[in-house]
Amino acid sequence: MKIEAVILREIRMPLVSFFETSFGRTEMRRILLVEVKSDGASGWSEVTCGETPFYSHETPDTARPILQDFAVPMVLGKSFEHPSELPVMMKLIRGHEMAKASIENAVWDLQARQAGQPLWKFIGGTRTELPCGVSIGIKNTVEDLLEAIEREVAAGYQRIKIKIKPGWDVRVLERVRKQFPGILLMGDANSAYTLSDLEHLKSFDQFDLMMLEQPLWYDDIYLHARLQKEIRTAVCLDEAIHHARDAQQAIEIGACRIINVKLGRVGGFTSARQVHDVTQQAGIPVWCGGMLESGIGRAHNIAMSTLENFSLPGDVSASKRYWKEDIIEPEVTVSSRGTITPPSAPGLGFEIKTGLIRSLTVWEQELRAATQAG
Ligand code: OSB
Ligand code: MG
Repeated sequence: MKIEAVILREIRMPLVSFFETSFGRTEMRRILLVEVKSDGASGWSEVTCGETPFYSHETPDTARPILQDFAVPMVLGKSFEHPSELPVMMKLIRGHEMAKASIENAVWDLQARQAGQPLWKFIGGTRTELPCGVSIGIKNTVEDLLEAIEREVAAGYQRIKIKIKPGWDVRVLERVRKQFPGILLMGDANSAYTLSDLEHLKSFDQFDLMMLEQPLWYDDIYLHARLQKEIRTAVCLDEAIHHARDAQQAIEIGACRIINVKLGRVGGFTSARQVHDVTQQAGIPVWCGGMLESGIGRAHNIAMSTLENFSLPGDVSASKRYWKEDIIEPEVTVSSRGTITPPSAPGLGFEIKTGLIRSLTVWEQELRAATQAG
């Protein structure tokens, strides 16, 4: 196949409530959508970066020129058979995994549609009911947090993750555990601690957390291994894992017992499947992380979560937790058991609301392959 055109669009979508992590608060999302066209069909994806370079180096304003000037020209009008060839075609681009992933993932959607298969089956997924958790941000008060947890537990979510940072950790975890002694609970620090906090981090062991996500530096694997040896709680790496070699290295040195896989952070479905395979081989469970995605990124996350080793509840939850109106139809819903059923329609398996997308679009560019004579 050949990609004939790529349309980049930036949409703005306000979150229904703010989301705060150790690195800051998000209220308005700026999301770059990618539409690839070939043979009368379209494939869709989103660039899963944040608005600021505080989670990773990528933002909409870095992804846009990387796509326009490098990634899209490397694939536009070039022949290939399968989306797994795209990482090789774009391999000169170092880093910028989320930008590259957006091209590859849109092509996976397109080819799955052309094959008349749901994307999750097309990538080799087998799970037909996905366990869901929620990620709850830092709130103005502990009471607000307890209320939010109450609501999500009542909705059926199987695992609660709370964001933590120095000053919003032990005191908060004590209150949460007191009110919810039996829930599956975890903390995500987004790199807010250092090894000089070792004694403090050890004290988290009393809360029986399912895991502690990326407590140390965003780019570190080695020192997490030192930490893991000292604490009983399982360390889960998020920010530090960009490909299967990172996962392999982290596992070999004992830096974590669980890995959060984000489809954009690892560079797309080909890399995600490689991370899946090395973790599965090593007996390390994984789960699907979230980046406050619109329905399009959410649908990709659902597909990835059907791979066998995604055995723990992910951060993929209902559209209505984020959006007044999502850009896909139907919206993502979660059963009262806290599960998502992957769709049966071809490709992403959800309709794209192109009219709504048009009304949310603040910038758009179409890139076309040079037309060949004959
Ligand atoms: O660390 O997992 C994270 C959101 C933005 C950036 C980083 C993270 C998150 C989340 C939210 O935890 C997950 C979601 O609900 O999409
Ligand atoms: Mg995280």
